[in-house]
Amino acid sequence: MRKTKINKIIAIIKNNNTFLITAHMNLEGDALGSELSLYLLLKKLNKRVTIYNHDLTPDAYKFLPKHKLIKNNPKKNKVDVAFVLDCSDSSRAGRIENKLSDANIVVNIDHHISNTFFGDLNWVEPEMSSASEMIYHLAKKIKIINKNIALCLYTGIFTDTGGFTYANTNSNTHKIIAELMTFDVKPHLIDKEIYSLCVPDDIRFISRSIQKLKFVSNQKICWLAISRWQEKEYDLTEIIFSIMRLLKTPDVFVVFKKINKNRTRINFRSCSQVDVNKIAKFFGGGGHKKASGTTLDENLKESEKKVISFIKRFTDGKNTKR
Ligand SMILES: [Mn+2]
Repeated sequence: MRKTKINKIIAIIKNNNTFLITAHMNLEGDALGSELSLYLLLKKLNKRVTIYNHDLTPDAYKFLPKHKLIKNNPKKNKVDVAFVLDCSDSSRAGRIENKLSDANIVVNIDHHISNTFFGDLNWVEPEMSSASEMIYHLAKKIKIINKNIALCLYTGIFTDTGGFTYANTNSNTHKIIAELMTFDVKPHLIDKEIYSLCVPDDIRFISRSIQKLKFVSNQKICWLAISRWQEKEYDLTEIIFSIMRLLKTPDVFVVFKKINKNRTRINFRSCSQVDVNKIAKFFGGGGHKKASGTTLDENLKESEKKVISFIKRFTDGKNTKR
């Protein structure tokens, strides 16, 4: 399957000249890593390429090459091909979704199990650790990998695998990383750029929030409801999850964040066989088996009640071994 899809994509690249690349809202390492590596790849092939994103590039990722070329306000003009990366659905591209109708061909490259198979050509592989790993296979087939491409791909795979610790990490991931590291990628510097971002107040905020940890189902479900969420340039949710992961017993972690009186953002992480994509999907969201999210038009308390009682079906009396 992979071979056929990659060959089709290579044919599309060969036969066209103008390209648009986009990824999902709330940019992170894999969205930017896959976009910028594909951009560099297409530029090497002398194509005209523009990256459009709904959101601005977070400071944490401004070490990535060519990020300054990313645009946020698309103009109305025709393009031959639009690449939509790391998006389970085209609506995940936010404002840029409208721009997709300007393209003759929409190519969907994604690794979310919840992908809706949108686009004229879709290459969807939930077994892949990241969209960046998929772009690696494309780059490998075209035989173009250089230092900058390697840096972008490394960043995407590194962040989407939680620094090679999540269940989506396997021997292939490490083989690819080993190859990318021959291009003088510096893991300690990338780690610092992406994860050492907090100011003292952030740590104080996290420590106050973490005191409200709640548990049910023999501590198999662990969650946190945060009523005074501080929307930061970088994602404190991930830091909170990394602390929750230190716990021994839970299978599922949930963070509820109050967006306003009637709206709650909910993120799920699983470190067991519980499929949190199914849980998010039930509540209108989606993602991966081990990481997913949704937004509910409910207040914090109601969301907490509904979601936790639903998750209990997946843990109570079930064997949820890791
Ligand atoms: Mn991804």
